[in-house]
Amino acid sequence: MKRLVIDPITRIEGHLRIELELEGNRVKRAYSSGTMVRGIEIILRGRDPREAWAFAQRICGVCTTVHAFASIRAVEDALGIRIPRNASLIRKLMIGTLFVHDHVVHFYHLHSLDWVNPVHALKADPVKTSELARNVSNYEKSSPSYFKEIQEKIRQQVERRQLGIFSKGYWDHPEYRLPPEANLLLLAHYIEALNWQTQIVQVHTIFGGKNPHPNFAVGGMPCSIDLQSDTAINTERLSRVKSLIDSMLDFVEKVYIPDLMLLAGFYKNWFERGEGIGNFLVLGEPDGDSHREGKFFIPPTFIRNRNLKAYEDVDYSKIEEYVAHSWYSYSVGDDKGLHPFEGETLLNYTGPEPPYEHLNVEGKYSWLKSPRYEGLSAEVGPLARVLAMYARGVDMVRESVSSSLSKLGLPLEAMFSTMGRTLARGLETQLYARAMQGWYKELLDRIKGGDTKTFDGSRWEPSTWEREAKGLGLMEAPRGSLSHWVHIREAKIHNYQCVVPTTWNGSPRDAKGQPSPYEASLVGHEIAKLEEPLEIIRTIHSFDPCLACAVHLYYGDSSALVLI
Ligand code: NFE
Ligand code: MG
Repeated sequence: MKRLVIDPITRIEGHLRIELELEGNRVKRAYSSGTMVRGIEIILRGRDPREAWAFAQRICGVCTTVHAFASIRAVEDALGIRIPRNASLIRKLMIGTLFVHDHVVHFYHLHSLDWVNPVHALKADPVKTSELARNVSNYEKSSPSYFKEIQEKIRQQVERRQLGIFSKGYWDHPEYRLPPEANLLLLAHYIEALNWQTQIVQVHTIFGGKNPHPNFAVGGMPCSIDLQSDTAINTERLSRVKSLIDSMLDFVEKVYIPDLMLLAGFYKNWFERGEGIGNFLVLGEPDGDSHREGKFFIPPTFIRNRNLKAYEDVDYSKIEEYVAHSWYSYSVGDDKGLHPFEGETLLNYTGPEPPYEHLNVEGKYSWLKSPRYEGLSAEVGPLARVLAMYARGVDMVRESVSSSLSKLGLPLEAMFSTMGRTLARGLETQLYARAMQGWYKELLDRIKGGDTKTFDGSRWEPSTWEREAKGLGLMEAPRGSLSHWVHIREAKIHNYQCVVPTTWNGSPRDAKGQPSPYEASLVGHEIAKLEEPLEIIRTIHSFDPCLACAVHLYYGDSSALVLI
């Protein structure tokens, strides 16, 4: 059987290798491998749990904040800390900002060029592009001169053969289906989004001092609220936050969603492939910060075998990670799964020394472990969340899914696909952008009512802690369910495990040989040009991979494992 290797997959975060077994041009089997390792879980051992977030946050710079949130939530859970509501609301505004930022950046800068062809945009008529733009949205930047100017910039790049950010694309590939005007419209917004995203992250700098990797605190938020002060969260800063969240909602509803719908309409055949496993998992985003309160903004849900009607509640004891096909060893044997509280991250590297021609897919072939729920492979992420909320009858999600599918003339089953995943990401961005308005209002009302508390230090001193404590920190991150599991012993971290969205989606096979969502989603794809495997890139990008999150260990050189 022919073997096709794509390594590295680009326009993602981290290092991902895909190997395909082909029959002719059709994918028979697919293998997903994380080729980079970093040792954050090991680095955390023996440290003060109150500082774990600062290390964990460095797992990734794309989903900046989420590992810090999962970490402080895990430690707060272990120590029984309930943080002030203001701190929860500030965290929520930061999380909402991350979602909107990360998803918009993914759509335009990581995924759109799988569908949008900048070279074809040169053939567009700016007047017709303006008509198209006004037809799909009331976004103000829509004049013929605006589009003409963008087109000129691209033309100059192409003529000088300096494609810059657009270089190395498969621009002659026959699968680019958009008419020239749609290409120009989306490309203009690609550039627009580049500028816009530099502004909105100010929500993180206002509340957390900087971006990426803002500051946090176990017990609340390290920012004080004082409307009269020059240095605290004051009236001016709060009104800046308000204008930023308004700008996010505006951009999502006037630019991102219309563009997404336009694009989806030209690629309806991508609603028919790329599904994956059919099991969907949401570990849950708490309404406040603790899952123990039992109230969720996104409810924990397991959907088995596409059965939305029989959705299930989640039991966190059913999560295990396998290493049968991962470059790790377990003390209990590599055919066993371990719950994260018992999880082991050893550095017994048993794999081949790079470079190698092909992965040994019968043996170990990835630095990702294989998380499984009830022993089953399950997809996490925007599609899982949208399906969970749809199944549970969340009004806004029901409406947005139904209305977008009916505009496209597609049934609900169309969501189980590459484009369904991309559509779900847009719809949940809108959900977060709208929810931020409510979180902001609640925060402002509380402040006006005289509550400025953002931190609870009653459990700060280790002398107040139990000798042993275990905690779970949940966080719905942009790419899916994230969980951090901390075991504290005598005020130090005894064990720390991160089970990460891309680990769920991009894992290798497990002890039973079950493929991961990435691996399953590629089976059956027909690749038109083997030297330009655009179809594979489309489906893999629809998951928005982040291998830096998934592995968090770094293999420095061929002679030594370097921990950073
Ligand atoms: Ni590095 Fe991350 C998100 C987390 S995904 S991007 O979202 O956790 O693997
Ligand atoms: Mg891990």
